[in-house]
Amino acid sequence: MLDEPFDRASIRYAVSWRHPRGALKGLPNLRAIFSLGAGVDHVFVDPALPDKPIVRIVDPDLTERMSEWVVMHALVHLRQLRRYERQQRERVWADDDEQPKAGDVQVGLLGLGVLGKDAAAKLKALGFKVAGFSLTPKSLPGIACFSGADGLKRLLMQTDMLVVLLPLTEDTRGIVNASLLAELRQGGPLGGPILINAGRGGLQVEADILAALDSGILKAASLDVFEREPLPRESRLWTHPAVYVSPHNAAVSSPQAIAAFVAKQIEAYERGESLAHLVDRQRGY
Ligand code: NDP
Ligand code: OXD
Repeated sequence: MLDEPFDRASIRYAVSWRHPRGALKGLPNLRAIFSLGAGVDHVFVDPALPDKPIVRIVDPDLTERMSEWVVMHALVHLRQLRRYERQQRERVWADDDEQPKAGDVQVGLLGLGVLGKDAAAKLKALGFKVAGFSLTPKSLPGIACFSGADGLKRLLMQTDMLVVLLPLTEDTRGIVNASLLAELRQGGPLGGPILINAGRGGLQVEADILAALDSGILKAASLDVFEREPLPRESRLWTHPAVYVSPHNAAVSSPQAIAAFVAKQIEAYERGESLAHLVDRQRGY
């Protein structure tokens, strides 16, 4: 669309998903930029980003889909789905292991924002023990909340299942690396820690995840996001027996829900009301 001629002065709102760098400059009447996702790292990569308010998607449609994905993977690992699929393929009737229950498992969430809080509440409702980590201190009913470097260490040392729902910022890039994985609780009810990441691929160091899986520091992983997307065909993550891969679709909102969200905000802004779900440029999310 951007290579078609258009009247630059007529553009008052931009709606972006990975827009080409520089595409939003030289729009004299631009009032606001909407990210088509909850994440805004794709907006900030533009060095010529106009200094206008940035709004991100916060919508129950997206939030509920994300929690579905997180809960599904928490249960997949708890109930050893891969093992029983293999046994079914091989017609093996074997139930010789003790089955831990959700209440035996400590989940640690990195990110207690809109998505992290909803996932935390739903995991809690299933009986998991839930703790979470955020930039600023929080207090949430029934959820042990941590912040700061020391808080992160304390959360990791008790975590059996690490769920990552952080935004990608300068501070969080590469946070899921060898040293973080080494701090997770070893052993535990699942026989080792599990990693579940639906935040952003840039949060994780995939070579470190593979090394941790190979050495047994990590028992298994569910990854929806990757350093490079689409995940390159040669990546070992595709075939690793302890890894679930999904194509960055943990929470793809319906176009109807997103269009309604953006339209409602523009109408309100045009009436002189404030925009909701503004991004903090300083923090980068
Ligand atoms: P929010 O902005 O609501 O929450 C972000 C959370 O991360 C907050 O709790 C925040 O802390 C915390 N945080 C940010 N930086 C740090 C840091 N340096 N250290 C510790 N905690 C930090 O975002 P959402 O919950 O709406 O979304 C989270 C991310 O999920 C998005 O940015 C996006 O990347 C990803 N996403 C992925 C999708 C997918 O399909 N895979 C779909 C939608 C989103 P505080 O509460 O103190 O601000
Ligand atoms: C988002 C996403 O940020 O889909 O909304 O990744």
